[in-house]
Amino acid sequence: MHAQLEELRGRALAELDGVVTEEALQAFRVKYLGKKGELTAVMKGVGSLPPEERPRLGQVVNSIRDLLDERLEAAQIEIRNRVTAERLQSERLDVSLPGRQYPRGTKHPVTLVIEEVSEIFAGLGFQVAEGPEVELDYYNFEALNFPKDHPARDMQDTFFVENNLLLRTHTSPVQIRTMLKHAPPVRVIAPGTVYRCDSDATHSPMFHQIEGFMVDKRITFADLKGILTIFVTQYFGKGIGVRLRPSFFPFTEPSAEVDIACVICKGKGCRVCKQSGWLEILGAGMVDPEVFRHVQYDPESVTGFAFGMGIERIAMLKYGISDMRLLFENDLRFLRQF
Ligand code: 2NM
Repeated sequence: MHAQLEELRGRALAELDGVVTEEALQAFRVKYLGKKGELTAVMKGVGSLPPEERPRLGQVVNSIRDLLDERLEAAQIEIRNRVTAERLQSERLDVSLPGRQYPRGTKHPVTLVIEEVSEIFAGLGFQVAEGPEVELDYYNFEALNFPKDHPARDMQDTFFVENNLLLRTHTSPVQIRTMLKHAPPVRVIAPGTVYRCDSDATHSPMFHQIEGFMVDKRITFADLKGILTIFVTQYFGKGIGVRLRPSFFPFTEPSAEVDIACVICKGKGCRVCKQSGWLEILGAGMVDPEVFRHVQYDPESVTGFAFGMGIERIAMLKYGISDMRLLFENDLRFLRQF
């Protein structure tokens, strides 16, 4: 029995050296020290020995048990320390590392102009309104006093969807919808995409406009000139020259075109301004009483001015872009510059 115990002790200690996980450690404990374990079985056998041999053998069994308990405890601590060290290593976080750089887009110059122009008019009390790009003939032409035979209504100039449905050719229908919904006073600008059957080096079939209008009691041409001069000087710089020339639109009377001194040559004359020293940037005028009748505004008690500008043209002048097609090609080398 003594030899059997010696063998068990040696085998158990050797096996424990190969135990490296908590699970294996638990299995080891069951195998030798559990209720049905090998050492427990020997302990039970002690009872069947002659009485004089029992104490000595009991002592040996107990000392092996104590030894295994002690080694188990040590092995367990070692395993836990190792597992903790491994976790600390693998889950290591260097909080001093720089963050990941995510690629960031830039705003399209057309978006920049819409935002900057809207910001200036917001400062003058204007609200931003939007409307559908697929529009009824009534809002796009009829209510704006375009005669039935006006060339702009021609298939050649307008994209028709159906008989009375078209892609809006300007954002003026937004002003009509605004006036039908709100009684005066109103001060609104309408930025957005518009469409015309026109495509060459200087015309895109899809482009952008900002139109605006102001209606109240006793609005005069002086208000038009004052507001638009404030806009031009805030957007292009304080000293910039401004002039108004007479013009014609179906929806305004009188009408004018607003020029600024050429931003390239400062008025001296160059290729961009075709040697005139001036650049046309806006159309404007006093809203025609005929338009007011279409939206049930009383032309005897309110007056107003309206204006419109092409965004692409403004963007080209502001950022010195020589070819409008650059604005629609989406070449990242171009777009990243803004
Ligand atoms: C322009 C030029 C002049 C204009 C007029 C209106 C409305 F709806 F109030 F009558 N909206 N926009 C207008 C006037 C637009 O663009 C060159």
